[in-house]
Amino acid sequence: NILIEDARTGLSVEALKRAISNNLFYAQGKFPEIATRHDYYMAVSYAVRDRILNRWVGSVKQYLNSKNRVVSYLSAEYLLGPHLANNLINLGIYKQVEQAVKELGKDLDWLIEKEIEPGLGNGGLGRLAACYMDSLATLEVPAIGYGIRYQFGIFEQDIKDGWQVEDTDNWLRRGNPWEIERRELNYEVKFGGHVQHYTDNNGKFCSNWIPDLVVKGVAYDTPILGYKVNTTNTLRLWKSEAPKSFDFQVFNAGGYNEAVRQKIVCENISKVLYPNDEQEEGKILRLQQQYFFVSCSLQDMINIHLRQGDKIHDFHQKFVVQLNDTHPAVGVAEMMRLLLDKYMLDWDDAWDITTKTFAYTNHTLLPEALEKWDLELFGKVLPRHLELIYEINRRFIDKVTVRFYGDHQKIASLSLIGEGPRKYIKMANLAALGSQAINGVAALHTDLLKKTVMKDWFELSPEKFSNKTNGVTPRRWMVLSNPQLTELISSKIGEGWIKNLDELKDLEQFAKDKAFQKAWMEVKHDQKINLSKKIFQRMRLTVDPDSLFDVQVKRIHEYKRQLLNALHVITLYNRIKQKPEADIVPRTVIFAGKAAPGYKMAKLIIKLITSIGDVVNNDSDVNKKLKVVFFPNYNVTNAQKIYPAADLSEQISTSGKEASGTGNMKLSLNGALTIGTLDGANVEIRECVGEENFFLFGLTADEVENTKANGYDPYDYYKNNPELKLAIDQINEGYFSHLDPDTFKGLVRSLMFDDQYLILADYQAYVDAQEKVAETFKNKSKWAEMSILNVARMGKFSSDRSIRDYCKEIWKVEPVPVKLEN
Ligand code: 26R
Repeated sequence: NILIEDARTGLSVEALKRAISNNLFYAQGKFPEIATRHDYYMAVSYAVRDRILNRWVGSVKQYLNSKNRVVSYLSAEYLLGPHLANNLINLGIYKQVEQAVKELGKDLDWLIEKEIEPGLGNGGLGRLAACYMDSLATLEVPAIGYGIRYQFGIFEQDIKDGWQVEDTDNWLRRGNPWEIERRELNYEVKFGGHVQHYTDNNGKFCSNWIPDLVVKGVAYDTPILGYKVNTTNTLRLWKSEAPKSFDFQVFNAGGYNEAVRQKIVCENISKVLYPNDEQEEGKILRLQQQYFFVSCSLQDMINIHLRQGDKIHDFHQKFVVQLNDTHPAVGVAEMMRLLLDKYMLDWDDAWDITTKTFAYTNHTLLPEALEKWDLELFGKVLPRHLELIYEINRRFIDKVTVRFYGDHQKIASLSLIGEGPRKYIKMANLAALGSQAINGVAALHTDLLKKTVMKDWFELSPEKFSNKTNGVTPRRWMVLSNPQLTELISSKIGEGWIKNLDELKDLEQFAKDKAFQKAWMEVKHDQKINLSKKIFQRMRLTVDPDSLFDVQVKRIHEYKRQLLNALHVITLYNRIKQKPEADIVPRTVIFAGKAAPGYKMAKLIIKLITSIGDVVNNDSDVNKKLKVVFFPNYNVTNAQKIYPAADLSEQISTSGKEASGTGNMKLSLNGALTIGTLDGANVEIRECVGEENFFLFGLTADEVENTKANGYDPYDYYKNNPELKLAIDQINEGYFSHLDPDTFKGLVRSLMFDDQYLILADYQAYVDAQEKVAETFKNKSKWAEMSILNVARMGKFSSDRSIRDYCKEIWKVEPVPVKLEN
């Protein structure tokens, strides 16, 4: 009785082997003797993709043909990380494929390592979007993610002579087996030009936007699998092209060169991801990118909705649209334009549908990150939208004036338009006004949002506000990146925790169990050996896996205070140097993170860290007890290697500045203990894991504000603290820069005379907390117990919990299990 499984769907090792060989031959025209590593990677990926397709088609049918509400997530960024291994885990066929590849004479991990990750995001916000897509699918919620298919994602970082050097991220150069190009699915998007107004035959006032540029958006779909469920949602990314009519027109009018030039203008829109985070630049191309993807996405949703024979008036029943920060906020005006100008609704109906459709998540309180568009520039790119924003604002201000009569300051602050030497449009206000819900991303952040940047909005509509603390997916951040820890945990409490992270609680009972502690620390040690090998491969630097791995990995930003960490490293160095025989816990301090290419200070911080590393690592008095590593090109792939090896997680931002943080959650879930301030989600992490398992230090958000209000002078701290003074003097005098005092002049000046982020004020508290860390680390059993308890109590920080909260309280959607036809 021979059972022949389908080469495209079969899950046995035999069927998988056949599928891989088949792809190698028929999709790539290769045979084993000449196939490269990349050929095998592609063959395996196609075999996996085949196994995704029936679930994917089933899920798409579900949202096309049913009346279920669909979540539409609009995000300018998705930091997905490599697909292959994640898909194997979510399909539940890792072991089988590993075996199949082995029987073909190759090693699966070796192929997985080859994958170039899609780096279509900067950091936290983009990675959050990816975790949320994973959880939506896992929870069987119908959802579409919309975004931009950047041809070049976040730049690759290299370190040369200690400085960051950027290289373009040509991630598509070897093809992308995970996307399906849908040429037939495309929309036109207009830019520039002017608006004509006229009255039609029925006396209705109409507008006609005559653009001077039309761009085509083409859909590229990537399947997003849920974990061990059928649901497979779609991530739909738009690529910009010249419309096909267009060559011809221009060719006739002006000639070939002009046609080629305009083609480039069109293609430029989805060419490259802006690498700034938390620093608004106001570039035209960025506004074009935002409008481009938002317009394509809304047109697509309306299409899906109308296809079902439903009325445009019911749009908000079919879709709820989440704005991932203000980057897609122009969608509010675009929705109004489509409803008014294309579907000819009247204003009140259009506004009603719009405000029932959108919801807005804020991700930052930093004033320099709030998006504002120069009004004149905005009007040049989107003349019709400018008119609409004026009209939305006029009606709004009328209402607000009645309510807050005479309070000009409040009215000005609520206005969508800012006055000054130049007028500008406030995107957060547009998002807030156009949305039925507004949320922050951690309890403290939402609180501060209500009290500071969105105070007036909170007074106006308190019912719109809620908190949705961020979360991370345990599939990628534990199961995939830390299989050893996963196995150890599952051996004790089963596998239920993977989908229901609260079950980690069951680990508490083993926290004092010596055998379990030993196994726990062995897993950590193995991961530290693995990372040490990577560090050696990448940097030719030897680190000691028995030392404390002290890890700060995140974008480089002054508010995140990598400098505070650097000052501590210098202090440790000086202490060891002065007393080589002292009983000091050996440490490896690991940094990683990209600096925005235009952010001078951030780049200087990298140079300082690498320079300290050069001195420390080469000083034989010190380097047995202290090493400093700057791991280049921090991205999802590298994060997956670093988190499992961390003993200590550095979450040391100035209180009140980090909206949530999500690296804090990933590190903690991998057994690292946190040294941190009461900022972002740290506050909630500490509440969950217990204050005795968290190394707290530093001023609170209130104290930070008070300190500043009372005339903070960093110089007082400098002159009164000898160790701090020594560290800063050394930087200043060129101790870490071959005696060149100029290299770090700007940095030292900013620290001593400005210190916006209160590094000097928190220095001593931080150093003291670090001493406690070291003391605790000496007691291996105690450390293991704390680490186990820490993981056991982190259940709240699954993105599944976050998404459940969004579904219940904002989106009003329920899971819809997908049934497959055979
Ligand atoms: C306007 C433009 C320059 C810009 C500003 C800010 C572009 C990108 C950003 C990135 C911001 C929005 C971001 O990533 N914020 C982070 O969001 C995470 C997810 O909510 C939080 O965990 C993190 O604290 C926050 O900094």
